[in-house]
This record gives sequence, structure tokens and C-alpha cells, in this order.
Amino acid sequence: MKETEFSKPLDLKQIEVTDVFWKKEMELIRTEVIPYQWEALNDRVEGAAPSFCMRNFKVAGKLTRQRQKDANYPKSIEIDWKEFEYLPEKEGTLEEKFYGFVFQDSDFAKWIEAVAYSLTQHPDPSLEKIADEAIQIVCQAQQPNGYLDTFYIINDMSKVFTNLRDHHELYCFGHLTEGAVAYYNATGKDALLQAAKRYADYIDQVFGMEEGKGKGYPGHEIAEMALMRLYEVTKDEKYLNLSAFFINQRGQRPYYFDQERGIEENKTEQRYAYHQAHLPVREQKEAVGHSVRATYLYSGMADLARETKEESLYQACLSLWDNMVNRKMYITGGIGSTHMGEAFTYDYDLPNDTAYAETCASIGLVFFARRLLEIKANGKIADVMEQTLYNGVLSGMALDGKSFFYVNPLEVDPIACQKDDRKKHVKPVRQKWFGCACCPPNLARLISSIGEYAYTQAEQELYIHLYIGANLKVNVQEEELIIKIQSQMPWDGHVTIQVEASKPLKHTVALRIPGWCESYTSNIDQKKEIDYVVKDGYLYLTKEWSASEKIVLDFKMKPRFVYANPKVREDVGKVAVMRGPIVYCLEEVDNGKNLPCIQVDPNDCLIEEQEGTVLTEPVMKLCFMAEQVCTQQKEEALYDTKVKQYEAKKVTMIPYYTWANRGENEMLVWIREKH
Ligand code: FUB
Ligand code: ZN
Repeated sequence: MKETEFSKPLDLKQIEVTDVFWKKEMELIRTEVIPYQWEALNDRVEGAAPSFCMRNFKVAGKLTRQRQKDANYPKSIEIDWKEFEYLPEKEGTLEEKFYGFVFQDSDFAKWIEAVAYSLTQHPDPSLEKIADEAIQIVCQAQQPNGYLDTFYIINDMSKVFTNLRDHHELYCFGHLTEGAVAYYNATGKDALLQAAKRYADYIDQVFGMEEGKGKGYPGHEIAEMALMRLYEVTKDEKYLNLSAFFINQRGQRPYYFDQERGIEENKTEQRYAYHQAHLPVREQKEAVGHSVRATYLYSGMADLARETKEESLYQACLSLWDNMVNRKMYITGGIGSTHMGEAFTYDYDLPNDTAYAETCASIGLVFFARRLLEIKANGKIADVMEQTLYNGVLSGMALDGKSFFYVNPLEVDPIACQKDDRKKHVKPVRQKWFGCACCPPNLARLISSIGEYAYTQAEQELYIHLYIGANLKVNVQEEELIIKIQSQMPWDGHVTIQVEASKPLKHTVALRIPGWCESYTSNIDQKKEIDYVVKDGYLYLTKEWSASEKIVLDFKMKPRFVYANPKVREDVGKVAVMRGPIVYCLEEVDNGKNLPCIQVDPNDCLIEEQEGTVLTEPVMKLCFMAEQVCTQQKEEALYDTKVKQYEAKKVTMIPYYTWANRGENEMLVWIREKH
């Protein structure tokens, strides 16, 4: 790994997103998701599963104050711990009880993070006031020693950090820290950051290599990358070291998760892999276990590898990336093939109709991709990041921003979701909210910080990984380059980039050449003869920029049939359709029922591009002639020897992310191929 190739995301304050496509998504987050989520966090949404999140913080704050005033005030309440062992969701009625999942605190943390990003793009004093008040409520729950997790503050302080495997304290800490750093960066206000630091300092006293400290690590990762962010903003090496400790400790024998239970190693136990704790991280080559946990760990590993320039850790990240995206990823960027443990299964096992493909897992994949790009730009990694964003991530949210998918399948028959237990996790329509509301706020924080994924800066280069329209202020040799990007992605590959310098400035603009385009053209101020180098999927344009110059790029975008590796048993004899980064699907509302009865001959098929809408969303639809099995008028036998007849049928495909916005109906990504 070469330090000269390292880059970092631009500060969101340097970015003004102007992109038609992403601006609309960001506006949905700002105007729909953030206010709705605030109501949900306060249990004010009629008909939605209550969150209990802010309520838990208030109860914890009250207990913290009472315990400070009165040394004899009970430090625990009577609870049946068994109830929390594997099923953390608990209903109760008593005032001073904890409600919801053990990780309910993280709902606030993700919300405040999204608020922070949104404020950088759209200052909003009344939202900021609500956020400041919420932060106050959260900070009041903090213990004098810095501990801050409402589940244990309310239930029993004597048991803190006794169940790292299941109880998510370090997960909630991680989210809290990410939210705190984001809010500080956006507003300069540090109340939450100070709280996160105090909590981190306390954790640092409890865990570490030193004698007497615990040797544990998070059951659900995220603290690793959160601590790296805390280190970045505070420059306090304590946080870097703590992150490194958690990463290095994972998978060491004897297994901490056994030790904390006081049990012997169980050789047949799958749960080590579920937590990515089966091996020390540098020996891990295969993405295993719970897919969100995995991507969060790998993101933390990439952060650490970059910071410490450790080649072996970086190589482990690359192996895990390779296994994940080349053997375990749906074409949509979905990961996690089974709902059992929300997990990866085995190589090339990608069932379409029982897929889990949690929205959070795709988001985690995007986190990991960006971090790998920070270490070394590579077009193939950016391609996956783009494909995941436009498909598996965006499908998580309805076009109006009012409902969400947790699970993102590639084939749906609504009746199966009702009647087949193997598919009950698949919903044919998005839900307003979830008791376990991890995905919607995760979407909110990713979408509202999309600029951090599109552009990164190195000493000599500005990288444009995603063509998202924006005005950027880039610092170069203590001067400023203004870069104005205009693009119609994902519908059109024409991009213009205006570079403005108040005095001549030498810098490289590194432009990703999307893997999906067969050919492209580029020019500066209409001069075709430009000096550039192409490396690892990027076009490096180095020159002395002066006054105002315009780069024009044309990435040829046309529909294409895509085949899966034949080892993907589910997709043998089937094709998917893509255009640019967009994956397409058939929906019943356009094509009638029984979508698996449709077949297409990719070698004899002219795809017509049709500008249109799905509801009010402007999209490019694809239409072509296919065939469909003729169904007889009278009842057909379940099995017979009659050769089936096919009739011509014109079909319409819509972008995958727009499916299930027009009511409950069938959907299909992989279409049967006619030979
Ligand atoms: O455990 C916390 C979050 O809830 C996970 O990241 C999601 O997969 C969901 O299980
Ligand atoms: Zn989720």
C-alpha cells in the first residue's frame, strides 16, 4: 500500500449537492424521513411499532439523577435476565422499565447523524434546536463514570459489559460516537462529542491489553470504525489503539464470548462465525456470518489498515471484499442470502425469492467500498459501490420516502410471503416502520452524506468516484479549486465538469471510467488531445488549471443482458437486464401475473428505451418483445407430456429500486432465457 495513493472524503461543507437524482433523495430524507423518525423515536406515530428510544433515555436520565442524589436508590430493578438472553424485545408497563430492543439507543444515534449531514446541506434552525434538546436528554442519562447505555442504566448497572456477544453496548456506543462526530463536524457543537469521548474513555479503562482489563470485543461491530472517526476528530491515539485492540482481539482463543459465559469452547458452534470471531481477522478470507456485522467489521479493518499502513490487514480486507462481491453478492448489491441469522451462506448461494439482502448490509457494503477506495482507487470497487447504491440501497425506501424495506428480494410472489414460512421475512410492500428499525435511519445517514462517497481527495488528486452533480470547493496548495459537476446519472452518461481556479493551479482530477460503459469520450474545452493516464479504472487528468475549463465526458450507456456465473444455481438459464448502474425488474402491474413464465432471447431482442415515470419518479423504462407460456383455458394437469406453446409478449422493465411502489404485486429480476 502506498501512502501517496491514500485519499479522504471531502468535508460535507465543501460539497453542495445539485444532482437532480440525489438531491431528490436527500430532500426526501430531510422532509420525510428525519421528521417522521423523530416522531417515531418519541412513540408518536399512530399505528407504527413504538420505538421507546427517547423514552428510555428519559427514564435512564431520571434514574441517573436519582441515584446521584440518593446513594441508597436501587441500582437495579427486578428483571428476569433470561428473558433478555436471546429475545431482547420486551414489552412492559412499569414506568422505570426499559422497552424495546437492547440496541434501541442506536435509533437516536443514527437519527442525529442524519440530522447532522442534512444540516450541512440545508441549515434549519428549528431542526437544530430539536436536535440540541434531544442531545441534552441523551447526555443526562450518562453515568458519572461515562457509561451511557440505557438498557443497563435502567436494568442493572452491576451487569454492564457482561454480555458483549448479544447485548450491543459497544454497538450503541459506536453509533453514538458516529452521530456525535457528525454533529460536531456539522455544527461545531460538542456536547454529544464530549459524551462520546467520556464513554470511550470509560470503555478504554475496561478493555485493553493491559493486565486487569477485559479482552472482549463487540458482538456487533461498528465501534471499530466509530473509534477511528473519534480518533480523526480528536487526534487522541487512545481511540485508535482501542479500535486496533478490538480488531486484533477478535477471533483470538480462547474465545471471549465463551469466557464471558464461563463455558468451554464448542467445536461445532456456528456462532463464532456469526460474529466474525471464528478466526483472527488477518486470517479471515471468506465473508461469513451476520452480513451487517461483517461489513461493519471490514470497514473498521480498512480504516485501521489505512491509518497504520499495515499491508497484511489491507490484504485481508481485499480477500474479504473479493469473496463477498464475487461470490456472495446479488446483482443488486444485496448481501446475506438467508434470513437465518441475517447472514451469508456459502459461495454462489444466491436464492432470489428467499433472499435476505438487508438494506443495512448493502449500506455496510458501501461503507466498506468507500474505505477501500480511500486506500487505493480502483474502478471495480467503485463500480460495486455505485451498483449497490442505485439498487440494493435505494430499494430500501419507497419513492415517497414514507415506507421501507428491510429485506430486498429479487423475486416476489405476494402469496408466498403470506403462506410460506420460508419467505415470511420477505414483504411484498414496504412497511411504515419496524420494531427493529435499523434500516430506515441507516438509509437516512447514508443518503444525506452521499457526497462523502462520490469524491475523495488526495494530496495530488481529486477523485470523482460517482458522477453526482455538485459544486465542490477543493483546497489545493492553500488555494481553492471550484469544481462544478453536472450529470444526468443514472439515466444518461453525459457529464460536464467545470474546473475554476482564480490563479493557475496544478492538480490531478481522477475520473472513474464506469465498468458498465463499453466506450467513452472525453475532452477539455472541446480539445480531444488531452494529456491523461488511465490506471485501475480511472482517467487521471493532470494539468495546470486556469480560469475556467470544462471537461466533457460521454459514457456510452445502453441496455445489456447480464448472465450470472453458472455456479449460481438459481440463475442458470436466466438473464438480468441492466442499463448503466441500474438493475431492472419485471413487475406484475406492467406485465401481468406469472412472471417466471416469461422468456427472452437475448440474441434476438431489441430493447427500446422509454423515458417515463414510476408514479412521479422520472425513470428510463426498457421495453422489448419476449414470450410467455400460453396457459390453457381449461384446468391444466400438474404434469403431462404436452409440449408447451409460447406466445409473443411485449414486456416493460422498470428500475429495481422503484418496484413495489404501485401496490402489492409480483416482481422478478432474473428472467428465463430462451435458447
Ligand atoms: O442488531 C442490530 C441490527 O438489527 C443489525 O445490524 C440488523 O441486522 C438487525 O438485526
Ligand atoms: Zn437494517
